[in-house]
Amino acid sequence: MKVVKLLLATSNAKKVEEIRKILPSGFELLTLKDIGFSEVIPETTNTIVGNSSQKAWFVFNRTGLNCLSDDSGLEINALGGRPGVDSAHYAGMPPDNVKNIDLVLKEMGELQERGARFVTVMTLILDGNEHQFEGEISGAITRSPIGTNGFGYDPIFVPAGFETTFAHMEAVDKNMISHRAKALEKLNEFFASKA
Ligand code: ITT
Repeated sequence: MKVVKLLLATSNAKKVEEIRKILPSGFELLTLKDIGFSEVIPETTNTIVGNSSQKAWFVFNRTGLNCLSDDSGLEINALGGRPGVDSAHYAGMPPDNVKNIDLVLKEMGELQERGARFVTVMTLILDGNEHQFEGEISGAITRSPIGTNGFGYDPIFVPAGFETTFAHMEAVDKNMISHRAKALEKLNEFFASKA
């Protein structure tokens, strides 16, 4: 496979770090910071699929570079799928992970039904054409935060089949099974099939 050069259309440094660790060599990844891009990227659709597409096209239209966006969210069964598309700013603006987690735990209270899933939709704009790749992982919400690794809701999410939270696992373990890893596996297969 020849080297694939992609601009990551995200302002979240933790996502960049995970994507870099997950993708195999063969990808050359640029960040918005690398190219001095500082515009606010709109996220005004009501869905993860829509926001993912919107972010990728916005950056592609501004730069003309092949790019990849990541829109993700935590969908909790007992909360009717919330925080979902509002995951980043669930407790209001500006986005605050600690406040988001506190609000989720308050809303969940002592509910027995604690099922949830993380979803990622990645949008690739390649030579002006859109391709989307989805990944998800199911699990359960804890009663209090555990661990300090990762980001976002990682301290309260235990992936199915595991005993502890994403934030209490090593990054390498999260990155083998996560929603983001699954979406990137599809992206990787897409490029491998073109080679
Ligand atoms: P960009 O839009 O710039 O990519 P963002 O942080 O605003 O960055 P999203 O709109 O996709 O990204 O928001 C998703 C939120 O969901 C994110 O801020 C986290 O709070 C949470 N999230 C996403 N992936 C996560 C993960 O792997 N672990 C824990 N929380 C995650």
